[in-house]
Amino acid sequence: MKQFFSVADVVDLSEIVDEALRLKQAPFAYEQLGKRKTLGLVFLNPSLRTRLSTQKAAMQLGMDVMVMNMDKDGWALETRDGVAMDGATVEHIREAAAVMGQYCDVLGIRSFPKLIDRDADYSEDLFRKFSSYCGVPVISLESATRHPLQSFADLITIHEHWRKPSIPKVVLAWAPHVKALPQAVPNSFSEWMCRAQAAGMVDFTIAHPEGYALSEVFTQGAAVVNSLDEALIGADFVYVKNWSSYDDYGQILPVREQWMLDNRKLAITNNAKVMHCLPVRRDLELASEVLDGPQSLVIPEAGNRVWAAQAVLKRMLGEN
Ligand code: SN0
Repeated sequence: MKQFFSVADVVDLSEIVDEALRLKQAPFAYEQLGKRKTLGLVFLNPSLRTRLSTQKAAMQLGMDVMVMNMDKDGWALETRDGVAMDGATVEHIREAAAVMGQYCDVLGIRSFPKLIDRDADYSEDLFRKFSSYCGVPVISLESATRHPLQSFADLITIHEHWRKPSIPKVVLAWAPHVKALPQAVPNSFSEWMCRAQAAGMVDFTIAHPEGYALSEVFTQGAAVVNSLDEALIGADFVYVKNWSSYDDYGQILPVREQWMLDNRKLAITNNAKVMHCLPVRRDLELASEVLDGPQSLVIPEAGNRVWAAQAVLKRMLGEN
């Protein structure tokens, strides 16, 4: 594997999920594979789970890890070509990425969208430039439009917690927030779930208020409804996440109905397990009674980030 940017970089979903679960059973089975290899993790935005789980995964494969907080410790990066750098940017991504590629065997990069210019964000300019200039395999640690390590961990979590012969109903449920958040997590979750649905692994529904439709690129085959209560009927997994509008790009639109999942709404479901990528704002996005209740999977879900990262790194180190 030379790149992990989207679900399209995975050949066989069930195979990679099984591989992650095998690594969970035997974390050190490949501790020699990454010996004397270096992973560089480059952050242009904050991170807790991605940073720690990817480091842990790399360490269990025997790798050394270097972390670069580009937003705090690095030079201000220029990404445009053909401009005289006479302003605030100090170093061009052409040199910065190429230099990091000299020091690392695999690189990961996190860069959120700016949520101002939709075409610019959705072009994935920064991730693409970084990948092409660094010259080594690159893992997305959340780009402008996707968060594949999160979605992979989510699929592992659903697979792990579904032990019935039937196909589980998975609902991606929009939640309220006070800040405009990226569409990366829901886009990516939807893209992975649509692929899982096509493989007969899940039955996938998206619920969001009017004006919050995701780009259709990510939702092929998903059922989409504008009522949370309707979507929750028969749900086995509810994946809670806020996102800002795609159509009215980056905006927070007025929403009248109650969209925060609480125990009363959870009672509509088929005793559903509740997921969230975290960080979560309690009693704004998701009721604490749900987060603290027996149906919450948020902590084991975050735990599975290690096995997702480890399965990806293992492939980048040359196995498959
Ligand atoms: C990010 C997002 O893409 O939604 C990262 C999720 C893994 N979340 C936030 O930026 C939350 C910020 C906040 O103020 O709650």
